Amino acid sequence: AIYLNDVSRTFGEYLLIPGLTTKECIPANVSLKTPLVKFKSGEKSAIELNIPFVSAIMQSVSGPKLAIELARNGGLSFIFGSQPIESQADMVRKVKKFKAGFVISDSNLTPENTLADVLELVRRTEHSTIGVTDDGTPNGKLLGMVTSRDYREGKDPIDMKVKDFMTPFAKLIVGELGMTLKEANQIIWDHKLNTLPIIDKDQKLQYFVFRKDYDSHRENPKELSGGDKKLLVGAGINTRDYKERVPALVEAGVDVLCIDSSDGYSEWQYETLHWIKDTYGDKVLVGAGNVVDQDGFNYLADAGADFIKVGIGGGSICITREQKGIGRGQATALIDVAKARDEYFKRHGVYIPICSDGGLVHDYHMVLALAMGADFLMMGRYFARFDESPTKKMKIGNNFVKEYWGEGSNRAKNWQRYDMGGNESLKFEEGVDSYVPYAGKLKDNLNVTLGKMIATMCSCGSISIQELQQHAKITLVSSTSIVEGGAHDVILKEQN
Ligand code: MZP
Repeated sequence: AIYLNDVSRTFGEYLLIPGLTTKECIPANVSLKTPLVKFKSGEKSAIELNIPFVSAIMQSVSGPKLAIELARNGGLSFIFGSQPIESQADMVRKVKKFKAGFVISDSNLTPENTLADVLELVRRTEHSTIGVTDDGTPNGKLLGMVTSRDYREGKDPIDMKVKDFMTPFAKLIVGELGMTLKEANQIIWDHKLNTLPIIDKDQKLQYFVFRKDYDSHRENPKELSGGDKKLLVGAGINTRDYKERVPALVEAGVDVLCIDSSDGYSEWQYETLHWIKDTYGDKVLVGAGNVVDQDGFNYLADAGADFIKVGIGGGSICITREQKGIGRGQATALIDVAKARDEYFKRHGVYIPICSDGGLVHDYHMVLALAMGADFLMMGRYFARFDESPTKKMKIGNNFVKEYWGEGSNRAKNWQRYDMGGNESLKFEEGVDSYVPYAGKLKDNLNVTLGKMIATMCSCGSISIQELQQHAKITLVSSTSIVEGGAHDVILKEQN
């Protein structure tokens, strides 16, 4: 046997040491942009995320509702693959159909058109929201927004005129035409709004400013009006039915795939990657994993993976280490694989992003994982707690919880993820069926998490993930100093 010299460690055993915080290093200047797929030196990744979060390829996490909400907030979901091909492709289609912004109608709608007319347009163009202008052209004044929900809740579509139902958005109006985008953005943050409608002196809506668009359109807020961006979505695949599943997902408009396996260092993954690249070239992007050391990374990198996931046995619902005795402390695995990624970049001039998958518990673990070299993070438990996850919300005792089960549990029946080339059934469980505390809306929780992450980055003197990876100072902590890090030697008042 070969013995590794380092001890398997995890995030809770490390802390960050502050670096110099310059005056530029303030939250407003921090960017969490990160590459999702590989790129050549000097080029940009074909997909960049605005926040370094992806949701786990799990039945109890990544359905279309969560995927839409996470993508709207700058991240990405991988729709779970442990379901029939057609239903997975349908979920992908649902996300791709959802339009984050709005379109200004170019179909000659005027305020005199009825809701029925507008709805017909919503249906025909498959947009969930339509902006209506006063002269029916994209250059006309925007009078209001119509959503398909308006119709469902609408009273009598025949009698209602466009001008009668444009009010719900108007209530949000807080801006005035002529303000700078910077001022508008400040209002968005202060009022915790997603969207800021800008009105003219006659209270007519002119255009919207989207919070997430602010960075990319600093100079030209007008470009924001009519913004109609399609949301990004990923999907999990396996090494068995990929020749049927991949074409269906590609047809549905998926942006990126990921081979989902608890142990990705295998010839099956090699073959799957080769088939995808031989068939589609770089038109189809596909990640692979999971691995926990440099050998695993190099193998999948050579096979053509566009990103590589790191982590075996660290997931909150995972009992793989107990069942099979394989795995590695997540921090140690990540540090090791990040080294391989950097050496690969030096050797080949190709940067292959790595994803830290599973085991992130506290928000500061996320910053640590990024500092240790992760380009983005995959989380299951974190997202399972939110309204948007696909599972039931229940009350147990006095507490609300949501169900959360592993892909290796009997409940998920995802034998492909644990496939070792035998017959098609789960021989033993590698995951549990559990509850997680219900936490409310994704957006509210995400804002708190990102706020904390950004504050930590500022303390470390870094305004980007790349800077954090290069300059972070990380220290191991003793178990006694972990005690020192919590409240200690005081009598805590009761928290109600
Ligand atoms: P966590 O964020 O809940 O700690 O971990 C989520 C990750 O655990 C998933 O992305 C996946 O890699 C892994 N997972 C999913 N199901 C199982 C299982 O049943 C599992 N063992 O380990």
